[in-house]
Amino acid sequence: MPKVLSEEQVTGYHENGFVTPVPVFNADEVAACRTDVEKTEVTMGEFFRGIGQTKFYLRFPWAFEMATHPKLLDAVEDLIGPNIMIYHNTAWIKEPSDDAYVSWHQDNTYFGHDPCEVLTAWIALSPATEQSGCMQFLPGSHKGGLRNLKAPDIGNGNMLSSGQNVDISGDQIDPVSVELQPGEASIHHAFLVHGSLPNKGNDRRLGITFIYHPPHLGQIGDSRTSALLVRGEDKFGMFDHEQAPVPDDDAGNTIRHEKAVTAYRGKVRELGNATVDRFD
Ligand SMILES: O=C(O)CCC(=O)C(=O)O
Repeated sequence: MPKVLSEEQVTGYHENGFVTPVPVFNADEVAACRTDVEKTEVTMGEFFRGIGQTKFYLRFPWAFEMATHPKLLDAVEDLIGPNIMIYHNTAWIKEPSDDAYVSWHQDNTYFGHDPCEVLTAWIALSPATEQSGCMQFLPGSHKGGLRNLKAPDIGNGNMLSSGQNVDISGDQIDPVSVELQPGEASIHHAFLVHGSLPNKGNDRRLGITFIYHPPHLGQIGDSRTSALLVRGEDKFGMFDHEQAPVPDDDAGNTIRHEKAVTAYRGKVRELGNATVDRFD
């Protein structure tokens, strides 16, 4: 029996490559999360555009709390089982009326997990609508593994500095817009083809993602990376174990965060993604 998803939602995830919407945070919780993100932007400048774009659940206790919210982990458990590691996370912030968009891509291009039993939970901290540039998914596109790429899309507004640009011209399926209210999440498979258009609304479109996988997976390539065990146990030792951020130890959290990001970026490069300043 699944813990929070219905049997239909679990079947739908395997069939379509995503499940949405999944209610996670109540109104007070989501307001607190948005405040935490925006306070970090104010006090730390461009933090989320540099190293903070990657794995910041290791740097900030509030982000670790978000990533380990029981409702979120229950939904993840329904899809990948009781042993859960967090591999990555990022902030996807589109300002009102800016030209930021995300080209068609697959997340596992950057992770290399094999087999790809990896998923991304995208949590809305403000309304994600067609107007504000919500994600669009290509249902069922997770089934074919990694796709061929067109020439990189290096338009100024592309939030993927790799310009990853999956060729969807032969697909017969229409993209689905994934609208979310604040506090809701969508969860997608790391092979699902997805992207998003610019924000034409009046509010910021704020999304935080966490990427989860079970511990038994291997990774393409030679370099080792790390992940944080957040539920169950790891009997496999395929990833170095990360440590949750320690309240009031920003110096220690900073060191541990930077070490994990260095390993993460090493893998991204090894997989052939010569990104400039974003690694997701
Ligand atoms: O936030 C977006 O528009 C894109 C997010 C994305 O590509 C992802 O979560 O993998």
